[in-house]
Amino acid sequence: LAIENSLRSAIANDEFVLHYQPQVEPVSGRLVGLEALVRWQNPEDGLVFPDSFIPVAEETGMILEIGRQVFEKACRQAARWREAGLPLVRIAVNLSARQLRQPDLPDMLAAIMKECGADPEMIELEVTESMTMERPVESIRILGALKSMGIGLAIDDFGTGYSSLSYLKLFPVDKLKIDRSFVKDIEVDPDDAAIASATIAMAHTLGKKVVAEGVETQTQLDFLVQHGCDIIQGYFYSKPLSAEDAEQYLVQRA
Ligand code: G
Ligand code: G
Ligand code: MN
Ligand code: NA
Repeated sequence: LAIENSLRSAIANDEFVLHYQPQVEPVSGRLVGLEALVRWQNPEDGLVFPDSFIPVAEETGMILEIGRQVFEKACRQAARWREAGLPLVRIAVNLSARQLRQPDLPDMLAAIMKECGADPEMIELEVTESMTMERPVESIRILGALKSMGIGLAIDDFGTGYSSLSYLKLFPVDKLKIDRSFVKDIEVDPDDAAIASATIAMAHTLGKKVVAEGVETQTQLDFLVQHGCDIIQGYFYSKPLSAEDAEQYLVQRA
């Protein structure tokens, strides 16, 4: 209950900030995206990571308001960076299950983008494999609506849920993100290596790109590049950066 109350005041006092993790095309070295990751700037505890408040926010429904604030911040940032003449890359925003099922989600997101001066081409949404597969038919409809607006779509944590491949085929998403748990031991665990390479091959057959998460070493990178992985996200290139540091990162690439 204590955390519930302080989350409520965090919402009221605008205590959430976004950090941004670069997503890089490994062959060209080109920056292609930034994943927005929320942190709670708590006046007493300092920077609090999402794992310690997102679950409570989901249980209580506060995730809807937090998610709205996160989306608005990402849109404002994207618009500001464009105005500054910085390279245009999509900002990827994580959605939770409750947000995906909000009946007016597409309209709400469209209204926020308009208000912030952000275009759908500047935004990507990440939904997890498990939340989409829980209600696949409904998810296909909602994702279709978002896609037709021009928003990019990615399936996060891919490989950790129970995918029905016949539904996956019908999801109008642009990218699959291979979960970090498969990347971690990719050099030593033949099962993880097989899962990663099969995911890349399957995604390409379905016309989707692949992002590998949690890439930390040259050997992991080499394996993924050899198997055709399109985009790399992880400490190998960069940890998540504050908005200020992300801006410097963009300036260096402008
Ligand atoms: O770096 P990190 O500790 O930020 O992220 C931990 C987890 O929190 C990630 O799996 C990510 O999916 C989730 N997360 C980060 N930001 C957001 C957000 O804005 N909304 C939701 N729903 N989840 C987020
Ligand atoms: O949305 P999602 O679960 O995928 O969020 C990514 C999470 O992974 C965040 O907590 C982020 O800080 C973390 N992360 C990103 N890159 C790396 C990495 O190279 N190694 C590790 N251990 N964690 C990472
Ligand atoms: Mn994510
Ligand atoms: Na993930």
